[in-house]
Amino acid sequence: MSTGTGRRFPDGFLWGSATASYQIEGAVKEGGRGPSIWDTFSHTPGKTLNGDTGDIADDHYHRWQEDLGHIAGLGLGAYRFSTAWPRVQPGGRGPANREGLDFYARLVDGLLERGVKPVLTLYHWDLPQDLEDAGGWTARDTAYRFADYAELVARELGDRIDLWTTLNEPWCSAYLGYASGVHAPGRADGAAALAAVHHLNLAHGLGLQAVRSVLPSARGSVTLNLHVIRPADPSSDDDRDAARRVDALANRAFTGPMLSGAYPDDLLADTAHVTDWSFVRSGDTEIAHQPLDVLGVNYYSTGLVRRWDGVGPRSEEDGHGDALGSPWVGADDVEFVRPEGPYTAMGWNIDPGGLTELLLRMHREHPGLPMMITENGAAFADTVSPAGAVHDPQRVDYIARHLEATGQAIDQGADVRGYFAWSLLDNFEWSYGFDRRFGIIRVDYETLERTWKDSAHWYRGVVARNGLD
Ligand code: PNW
Repeated sequence: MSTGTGRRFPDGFLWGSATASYQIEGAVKEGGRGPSIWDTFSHTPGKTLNGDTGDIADDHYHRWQEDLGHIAGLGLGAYRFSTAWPRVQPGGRGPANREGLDFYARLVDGLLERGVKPVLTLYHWDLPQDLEDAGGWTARDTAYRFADYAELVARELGDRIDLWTTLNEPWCSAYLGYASGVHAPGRADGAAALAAVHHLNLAHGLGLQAVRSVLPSARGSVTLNLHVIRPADPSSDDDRDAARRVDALANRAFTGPMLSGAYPDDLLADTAHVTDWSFVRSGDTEIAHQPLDVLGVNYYSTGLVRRWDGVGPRSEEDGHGDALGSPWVGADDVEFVRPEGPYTAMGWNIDPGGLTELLLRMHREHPGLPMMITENGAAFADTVSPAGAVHDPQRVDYIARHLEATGQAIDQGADVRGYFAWSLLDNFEWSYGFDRRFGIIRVDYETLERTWKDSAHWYRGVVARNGLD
């Protein structure tokens, strides 16, 4: 099967795949790990599909050596994973838990032995429950605790880490966690969500400062799920204003402080009826504005918005699940419209052109900023043949088209340094539990056996030839 355009990527382009601690590790009560907000949330009835939890997940905590074998077998140049804060500091503060650090030190050494660069994310949503009990991301103190934790990990792993990423998708942590409530801790309070936005920006800055205080030449990054938001009717001023407001909340609330050192004025004005932003103290946005070596970009789909006329029910087509509240804090008259298909099993539309557009926008607005696609991929219902082969032609097609879209952005000047397929393994897909499978490797949740899907075999070829076939 030919999937591509024959496109080749620049020399040294980094090919990887990604995972996250709570989604794969399991062993939630082993090795001295403390509880996280996702343990609490997933064990609360009604919060996840089928009541699924990460208690066992892919049992990666015990099967990490086998998983290293798959990473090496794919020929990956890099592996993106996250460290679980509650394994390193069970209560979110105080001295490190040696067993937790040892687990990650072994994993990192195993990657290096196989010639794979470790790309580490410090926070992929598993906040220690004790910190949530003290206010979670609505509390300023959590940002300082994050910096302490970052320093502990930096001291342990040191220069063995190729790239340090502070946060994964703070948009999800803030708005899905504190406004719509579909993610842990499951709160529905717009003002709390905006405080969380700020404390996550602050945590990013303090965390990177802490890593570099131990490792002055550490390469630093953050991963954002930047949204491509289009007006339903491009000729409508109202629809274009709706798109601007959603863009402010989704993108510029993070790129403003982190990449430019300030919150955008329109964001502050649009949300003035929700909060006075008094949690922003003088000097905070300068702290958030740390030099970045790479910006991590996660991309899945695009959004279409219009001004809601207030008549009839507001469309809920933003693909964010059964919400208690809206993630779009303060944008009460904005409505999401279902974009054109086709769609993945998440109900997200497939729109590779949006990725080209996004990369070129970041290139234009932040010239010289190197980027990596730290997540891209799709959930589909895969077919298991009687012989045990796993056929996932839609995933191959999805990834191929997004790689071509990445190549087109590179052709037009965007500095894109790598691509990480989400995900290495089927895993705990947050509120969708094990029902939605993103892996290029299938996991049988009865036996925990791993089987390469067609997409894994295909991706191995992409990595080997540094391009599409
Ligand atoms: C990202 N949304 O999550 C995460 O980084 C991964 O852990 C996750 O498995 C992957 O994408 C697939 O979902 C998202 O509602 C979760 O827009 C929700 C949204 C976006 C990204």
